[in-house]
Amino acid sequence: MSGDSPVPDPVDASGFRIAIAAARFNGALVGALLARVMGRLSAAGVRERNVKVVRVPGSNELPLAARLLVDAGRPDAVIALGVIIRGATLHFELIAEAATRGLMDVSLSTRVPVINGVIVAGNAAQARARCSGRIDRGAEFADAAVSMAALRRGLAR
Ligand code: DLZ
Repeated sequence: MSGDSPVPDPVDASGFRIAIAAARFNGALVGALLARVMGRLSAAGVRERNVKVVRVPGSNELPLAARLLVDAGRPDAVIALGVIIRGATLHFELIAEAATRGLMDVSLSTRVPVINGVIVAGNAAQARARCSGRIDRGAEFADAAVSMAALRRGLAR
């Protein structure tokens, strides 16, 4: 899938609390993605002390981590980060589907935005391009979190 990157909304995010769950599987790539997310959140005004990061073994564990983060701290948004690379078996498809459905379930059942920051790539080069290369998915995930957090706060008034 490809397409234009969304243009971020101008939002004052200085009071937002963001929780991030990051997978250890494909850890170098997830780490690069996380660095980009953190940089963009900071640029949007989110304070470092208002960002909580937890690690999980792999993308399969991201939905439960997202739910635990919501229950523990009622963040304005959760970002779930993982990298799934096509392997020799169909395992990667099962994990990608489970993570996608699970993260959506958490978001709808808690009414807290849960950003699906799981990169699903056909090979390592595609994953690298999206985590640390010219396609800045980390910035997009951060922008989506800030945008949805603002929407939720605005409608809750
Ligand atoms: C087992 C597995 C495999 C094969 N591939 C990936 C992957 O590409 N990306 C990822 O984040 N995690 C992978 N995992 C680990 C699973 O997500 C999970 O951690 C284990 O199945 C234990 O539940």
